[in-house]
Amino acid sequence: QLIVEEIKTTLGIKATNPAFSTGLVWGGTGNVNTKTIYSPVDGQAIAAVNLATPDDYEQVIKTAEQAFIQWRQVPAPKRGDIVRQIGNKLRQYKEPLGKLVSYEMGKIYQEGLGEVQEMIDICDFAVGLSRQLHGFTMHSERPGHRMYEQYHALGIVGIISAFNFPVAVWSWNAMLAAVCGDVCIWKPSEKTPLTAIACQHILKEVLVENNLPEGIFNVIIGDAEIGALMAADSRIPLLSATGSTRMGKKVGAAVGARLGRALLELGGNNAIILTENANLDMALRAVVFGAVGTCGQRCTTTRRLIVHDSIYDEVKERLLKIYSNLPIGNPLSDTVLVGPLIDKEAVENFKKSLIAVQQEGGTLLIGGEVLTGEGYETGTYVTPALVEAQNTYRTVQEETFAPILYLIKYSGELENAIALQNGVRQGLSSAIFSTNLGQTEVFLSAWGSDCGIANVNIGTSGAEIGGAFGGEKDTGGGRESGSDAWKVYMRRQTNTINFSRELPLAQGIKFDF
Ligand code: UN1
Repeated sequence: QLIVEEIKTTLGIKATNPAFSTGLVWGGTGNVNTKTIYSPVDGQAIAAVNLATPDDYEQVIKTAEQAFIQWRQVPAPKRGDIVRQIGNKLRQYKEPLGKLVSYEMGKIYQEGLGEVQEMIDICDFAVGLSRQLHGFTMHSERPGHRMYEQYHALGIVGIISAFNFPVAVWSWNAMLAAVCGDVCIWKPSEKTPLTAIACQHILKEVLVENNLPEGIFNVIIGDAEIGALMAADSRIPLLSATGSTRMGKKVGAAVGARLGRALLELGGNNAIILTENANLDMALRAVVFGAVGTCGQRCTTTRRLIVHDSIYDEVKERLLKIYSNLPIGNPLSDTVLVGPLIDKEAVENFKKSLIAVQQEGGTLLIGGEVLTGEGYETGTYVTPALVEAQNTYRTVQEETFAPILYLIKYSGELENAIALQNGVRQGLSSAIFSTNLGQTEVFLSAWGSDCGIANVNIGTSGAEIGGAFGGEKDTGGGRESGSDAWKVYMRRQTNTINFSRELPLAQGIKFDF
């Protein structure tokens, strides 16, 4: 608890935190609704937050609108320089912020540090990008004309983030948006607002040092009501939302109804295919990290393992051995690999899915217990489950945000495994382990994996920020982070310039008078 107090002091977290921040000023008028945040690690109350009212929201929007008018005029490389300084601050605060991520969310400290590293990495990426943000030039069909396209700042970007990556996914959006000349309003998950408040304190140092105005980076702590306001608000031209498919469908519909842009990063049901010639030592490392890492609460978590029948028994036996020795406990301890689930509701969903899958005919091989006794008093620690199942089971078709790995057998050709892998509504991440080039190329071909991410000889989770991140189908179709994902944060303009003394019309149209 002493360590936690130290982290909170370092990161500027107080006993009660305000409902919103526009960068330098913290506020919250209502104070009617206060929420206490309990750690899933030990059940301790960490701090309380005020939930924003619609009036607070209006104030944040107004400040963001003002800031945008200034920020869009700052040259992009200068905006990049601010992001460079943010990256450096994050380097400085990596340990306490990583620890707070771990304590508030429950992922192990190594993964907390990894999450902050993702933030640092996206800052570096965005800095380079700030000198690019380029369009194409084209040749005009008309003499003495040229054409080109350019990208301009879009406006306010709304960011709704989920508890499982409480800060990294925000930073993918916010740092790109910042170099693009946009301002952000971030609504973090109600379950993990303190890491967001910590980030805002870290950013604030950079804002003050650079004499920047209020409103470039905003945080609003609110419930679904605030999320709904954001989705319906045409003053937010782009809304980036991470969470369940159910939430994404609502947000997507509301944003679509006003013809805004939605960037959706929703549920996954990610599979790893193990072919008959997979390197099993490598594969099992990836499978276990993918299935039990972050206690099964990544959107890239490995949920299905599709195994060729010739190696199925060996894989099952080796997995059982590993699963029976998983160190589960306080995620801040060095030796632990599996921390708690976020809350009791998540534990209930875990239990419900395990009951349902067994009713459908699945066999629970190991795990599925809720741990009790010393160190497990919160009731949020579970033993990761391995279940033999069929791909068609309803439970297998759904994403349960918990450490359940379904073992699914396939026989014959790889095409059979690919059909199983693609045979779900979600389309985020996928992987194959095979030492046969023909097989791996088929997996990556147009008739291979239908996911936004398809990996060879690595697992489904732990993507680097340099690639575009997101998926197809029920995953929502959005792309965040690297590659050219920045384009969605800007408005695109095609320009035709006439430097001749004539005014010819395109398509050869004659229009003389
Ligand atoms: C998420 O779970 O929402 O690829 C993001 C990964 C991480 C990001 C996951 N880099 O597992």
